[in-house]
Amino acid sequence: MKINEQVFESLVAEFQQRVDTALDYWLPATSVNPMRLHQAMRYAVLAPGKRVRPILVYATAKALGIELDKVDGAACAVEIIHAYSLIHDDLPAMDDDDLRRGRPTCHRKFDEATAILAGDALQALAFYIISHDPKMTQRERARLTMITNLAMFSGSRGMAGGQAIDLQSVGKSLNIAELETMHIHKTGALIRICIQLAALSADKLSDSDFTALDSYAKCIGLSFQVQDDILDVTGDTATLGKTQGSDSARNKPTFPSIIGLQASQEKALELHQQALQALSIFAEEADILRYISAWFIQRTH
Ligand code: GRG
Repeated sequence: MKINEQVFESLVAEFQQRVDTALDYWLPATSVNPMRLHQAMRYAVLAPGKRVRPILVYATAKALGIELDKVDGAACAVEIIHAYSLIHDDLPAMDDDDLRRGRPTCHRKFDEATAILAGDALQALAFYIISHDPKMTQRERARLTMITNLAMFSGSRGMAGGQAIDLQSVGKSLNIAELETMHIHKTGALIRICIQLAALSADKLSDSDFTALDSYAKCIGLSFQVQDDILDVTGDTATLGKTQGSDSARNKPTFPSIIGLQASQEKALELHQQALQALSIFAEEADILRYISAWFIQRTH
């Protein structure tokens, strides 16, 4: 498919709608007991986020010619893991935030215990979907690899580990390599797994294609975070849907605080160029991924 700005935007909208429908299907209804827990789970997941991670799953599937039906489960699983991480990240014991996706955070809307449980239950639900979804017709071996990799990338050697490093780093001066290590785990790992889950859904994919996609994923995983740090300085609370300046207010190390705003913008551009380079073995079928990389460093929220 030939991609231009307009086609890209309509594909993004299509993917957002598609995953919202699938999420609605998998999330327990609010009429089912325990109702308050299910309300909290749906409140957090279905809140208006960008759905970046499902978009990456679908875009990679499109680039590889995989039917989108086959990756709905993976798209839901990564968004649900992401939603759980946001709920827990916002808790008083972590970032203690009042605003998320333009709404009160889950523990503010409900209560702390319900928010903790909603995060716990969402994490379990993500693995239930990947192990159970009948539309994921890939070989059982591939499904097992997906579960293994999602566990690795979201656990203590991935996202949760990155969060632990983040919490230890408040008020400390990190160098740029230490900051990158933190973000490669905290944000990058979940972005990387999105592309892996889609790639693992392909009937056949060469090792070199898988490695190229993984290299691309590593670059955009970091550029996404660099841009997030830039927006913490240059964005506004209404557009961001979360409190602007919260990182610097908490004395958290960020790319702009370590290397300055301009060098951070150059870093984001450099990562975008490396992402494009990683895709050079693909022809125009990977254009959608090229557009996503550009979007990551141009986004305003
Ligand atoms: C609590 C185990 C655990 C992990 C938390 C991802 C994370 C780790 C915390 C989120 C804190 C944060 C603001 C990180 C910066 C980058 C990031 C992941 C932003 C939020 O993701 P978006 O921009 O949000 O995709 P939406 O709301 O659009 O889905």
